[in-house]
Amino acid sequence: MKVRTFPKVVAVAAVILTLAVGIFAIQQVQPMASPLVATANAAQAQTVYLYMDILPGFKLGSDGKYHDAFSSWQMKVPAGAQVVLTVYNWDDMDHSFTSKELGVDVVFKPALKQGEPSATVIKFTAPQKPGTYEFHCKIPCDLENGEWSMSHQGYMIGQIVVVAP
Ligand SMILES: [Cu+2]
Repeated sequence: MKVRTFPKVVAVAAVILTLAVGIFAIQQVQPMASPLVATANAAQAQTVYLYMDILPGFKLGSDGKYHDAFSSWQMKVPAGAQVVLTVYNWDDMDHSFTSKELGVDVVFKPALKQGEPSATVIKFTAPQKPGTYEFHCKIPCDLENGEWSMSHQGYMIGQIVVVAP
């Protein structure tokens, strides 16, 4: 990928989009309002909709350089929920969402063209056991920085935090 050609306007738009979907995602993981409904649907798993961008050369690292990153690198979901995660890849190369613990390994196609991300929907069931489950990108990336993103949490490493429903 070419960091220097990534236009600021796209970066700003991506940040705004990320914030918007982040707020939406937060709203989605609120516990059920009514205990009565929760009891009535005890056997029916809750569905949670999450959104994430993969942004090239987007996030400032402790090394003072900008790195590839997952926008929503830490996401909370209720235990046992059905998770529907939509991922937009804005980069001109592949990335992945890979987690042995969650049983998910999906590769994302590159952006269709600059400013037009590929979109991929991933579905998985959140573990029943509350805790922190790591995911990462398995495709060698952030190459101009020696793959720095791939070994740093919040860049190409993230977490699904499973909380008691
Ligand atoms: Cu990657």
